[in-house]
Amino acid sequence: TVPAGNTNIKLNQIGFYPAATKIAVITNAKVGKFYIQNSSKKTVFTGELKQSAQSAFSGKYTYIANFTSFNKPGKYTVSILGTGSSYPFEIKESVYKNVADAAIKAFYFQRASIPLDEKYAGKWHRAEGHPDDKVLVHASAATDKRPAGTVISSPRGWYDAGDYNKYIVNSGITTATLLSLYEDFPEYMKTVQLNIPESNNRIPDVLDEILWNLRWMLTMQDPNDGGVYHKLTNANFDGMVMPDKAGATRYVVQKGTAATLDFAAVMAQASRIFKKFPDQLPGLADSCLDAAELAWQWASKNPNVVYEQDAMNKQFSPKITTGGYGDRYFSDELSWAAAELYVTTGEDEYFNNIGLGKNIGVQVPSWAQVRLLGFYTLTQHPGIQIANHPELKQLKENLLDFADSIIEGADSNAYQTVMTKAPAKFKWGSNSDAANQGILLIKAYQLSHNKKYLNSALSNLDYILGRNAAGYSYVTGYGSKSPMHPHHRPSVADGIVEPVPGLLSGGANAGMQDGVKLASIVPDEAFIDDDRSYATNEIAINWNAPIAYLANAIEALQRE
Ligand code: 9MR
Repeated sequence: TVPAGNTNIKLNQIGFYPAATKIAVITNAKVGKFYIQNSSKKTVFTGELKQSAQSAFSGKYTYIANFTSFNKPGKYTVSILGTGSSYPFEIKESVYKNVADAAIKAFYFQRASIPLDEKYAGKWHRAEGHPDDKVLVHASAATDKRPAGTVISSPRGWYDAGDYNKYIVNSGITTATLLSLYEDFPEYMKTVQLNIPESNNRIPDVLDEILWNLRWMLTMQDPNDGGVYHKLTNANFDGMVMPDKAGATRYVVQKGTAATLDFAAVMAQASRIFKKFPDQLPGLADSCLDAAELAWQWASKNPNVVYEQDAMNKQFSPKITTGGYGDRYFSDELSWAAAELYVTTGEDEYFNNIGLGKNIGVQVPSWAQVRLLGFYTLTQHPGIQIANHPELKQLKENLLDFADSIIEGADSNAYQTVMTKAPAKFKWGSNSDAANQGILLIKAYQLSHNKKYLNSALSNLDYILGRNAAGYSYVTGYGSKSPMHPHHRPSVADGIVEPVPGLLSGGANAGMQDGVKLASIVPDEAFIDDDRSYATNEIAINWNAPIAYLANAIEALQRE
């Protein structure tokens, strides 16, 4: 049963570390007192509400309850006379451990080509979907060696999102983000137990989960030339059915430059990580590096193959109407692949293609913008050419300057989070921007050991877990008010009340691209817990990976 709570009191619904900043944001109060009460309704702390700055999005003023100095572990609510009590929350060490684990376990629930046994999946157990062992080469992807209609086998992988297709571009940033979580926090990640079928082998569970997708990605390369198919897909989206009921013909569609370079980057990174497991995974690291180098060669010969679905459909049949992920600019993919290949191999050709020294405006990563992923790797694993080079120093400074620019003034807006600082865009999948900002800030903390970055990263976790204008904890199954109706086919079709847990909903987006009317189109309020609203309430692997990174990194760093 869902604990009652006043929706006008917005706070991290999971809770707080004893030593952390603790803030609740109240939307219908006046200046006055607030009370922290324990589960027997006894007041254990009294504070004064302070009026915030005006929200840059709604123009409204909020009231801030700051109870940072109260640090006694326990279960509490925030209470305000005339308003009521918040959802219950906890103060304790490791308070985000369960949600952090769940955000990775969510990938197990997205697995294609395997039944989910009750032992691992609990009440969300289900039959196998999409064996993908007989996939047709679509006409757009045909070459002499593999004419249209050639049957290939391309099993495993994670379903992209609420749909059942598998897209290389989106798998790229997703897999890399999870690989980086392991690469940046190996000791902590070795302790994370996920209860998945491979849990008892001698490989950390997070790497086992990544392998489910990595082995699929390897099958998406045409070994005859090194090019990588853009996606493995139905011609059209399925209805809202369970995966074993979705039997449409599957195709691999068009090789493209973005897919091939993203693949090269991921395989280069995977190679150096799995090289440390030669007994458990003999040959895998070498196969990944060979695949990465072959992909790089294809992309060097084909530097500008855009995935344009509409144009493709005019030329080839059947028409493909599933997700596009059609990026048009490849300099960031090139830079990322070059950086990963350079750090793994030390070779000059790659170093020279990273594009260091150019005056490049960096952006928070997304599926279409991956340049920073390579810069993160370079600052953390500098190779020989760069280690003693002024360019590395410059790169670190640029990253810290960028982090400074996104946190500046964040502690004085209406929700006092980095995400709610104007001019935040709240695009489709806005919650992944909050999480990816969080990763940038964790990296800035690792480079500088300045705690302001870690605290700011935590403010975005607070945002995602409830301190936001919509008032949701956006991870299914975690927090008192979390999405119950995500646009996620298994969660809709399985007949189980609770959605599959650990999934990050896309979040506020006023675009209404799905035609579902929203009660508010104020950018940070524009959300509806409705399974038809794929523009606000879908889930996706490239959104879950950064929340998995952020929550786990914060757990790993909590005592610093
Ligand atoms: O995450 C993608 C978002 O950036 C785009 O604006 C949107 C429309 O093209 O597509 C999103 O990705 C969807 C993909 O195309 C298909 N699977 C579900 C993805 C999440 O909604």
